[in-house]
Amino acid sequence: MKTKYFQLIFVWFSVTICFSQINFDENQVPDYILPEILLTQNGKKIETSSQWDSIRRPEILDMFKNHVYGDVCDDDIKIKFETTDVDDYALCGKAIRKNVAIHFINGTDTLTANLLIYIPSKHPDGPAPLFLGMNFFGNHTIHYDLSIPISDSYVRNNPGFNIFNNKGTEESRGVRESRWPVERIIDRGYGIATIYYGDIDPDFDDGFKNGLYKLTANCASKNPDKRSSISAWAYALSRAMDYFETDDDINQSQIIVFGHSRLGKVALWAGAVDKRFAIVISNDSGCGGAALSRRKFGETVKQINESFPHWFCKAFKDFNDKEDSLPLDQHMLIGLIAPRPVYVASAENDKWADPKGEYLSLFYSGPVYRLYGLQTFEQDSLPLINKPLWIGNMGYHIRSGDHDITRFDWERYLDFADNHFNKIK
Ligand code: GTR
Repeated sequence: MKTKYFQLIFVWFSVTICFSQINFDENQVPDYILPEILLTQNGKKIETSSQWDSIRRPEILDMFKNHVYGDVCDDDIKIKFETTDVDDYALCGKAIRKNVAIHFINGTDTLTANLLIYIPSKHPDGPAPLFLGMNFFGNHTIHYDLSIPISDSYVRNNPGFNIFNNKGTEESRGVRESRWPVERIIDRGYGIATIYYGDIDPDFDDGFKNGLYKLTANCASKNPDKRSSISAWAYALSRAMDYFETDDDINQSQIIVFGHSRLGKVALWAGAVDKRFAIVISNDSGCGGAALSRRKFGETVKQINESFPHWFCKAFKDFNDKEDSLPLDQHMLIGLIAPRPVYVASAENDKWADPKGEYLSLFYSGPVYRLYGLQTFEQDSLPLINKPLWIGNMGYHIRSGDHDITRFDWERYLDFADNHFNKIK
């Protein structure tokens, strides 16, 4: 009993110490200078969109691979798609549901991830546009639809969701449906597709022994430090995109990649790497996502690397408490998405993710969007709560409430997509 008591005090003490080192006061944000987004490493000023695309964009992409997200060495992997289930009368006839097994094959070793897809049954304007995002607890947790197979990959325990012993269960079916308004998305004329991120790489520090990296070990041995879970998850989103290119029900030029929180970081990175994603949406992605690292507000580089050593590549740890020596910052991640539409959302109470830092990344990516003749945000202060702001190809809102993805967020994303795909009649 006594030991338990001391353990509790110890945990409380560590949490308090940890939080007391985190800054939540805007007045304590240090002065910082962001790396120049339009200045090449050789000091050349980028003046046109074609110079951006051929010189600066590849340079920045490489910096992110080398210092932040790493890369997947996939020379030894073959990909196979297998449609394991199609239901033309899903959701009471509203939708077509497909389950596509994506097999990642290296010789006799295979890793399979399930891509769950809902497409509106009626899409009179041709193949349907579609939202693609990963989920946290298994495909079967996004909806009560009994036909969704239960994931048998490792799942983080969550007693509130009936998840014990790191296994998906029938009882956890639909537990996350509030974040996935599937019927509403279908009614608005969009498809929605998801992959459970644990099918690709389990979300714990396993030294990359499981999941996708098990299959890439040979290739990755040339540069083992480049491995990161975020790059594996983003890689899988691009493989889903490869599948969409083969499916006539889906409009491959209108795929919106989105994600919440850590999976928002994944969506941004996938959208930065893979230009086929037409719109990129980050919901509360925070540190290592949309938020500027140099502001040191809320979660910091050190904090995130210590809590989740597997998310980013090894080199990112060199910047623990040394954000100013990063050759990049997160506005350059948004710049990689330009000129495509990008939407960043924050939540008022989600100080950990630094709402202002998330907004400022968009603001400071402006010079790249302007190279393409697009308008950009004009003010460096946060817009009002619950008042979405759209200019050119940029969208942002800060919603009241907590770290979550809500109906309010979804309605804004649907409107934003309608606007860019000229669906407003
Ligand atoms: C937190 C982490 C955040 C965010 C979040 C989530 O613990 O510090 O960066 O990614 O998890 O993904 O839910």
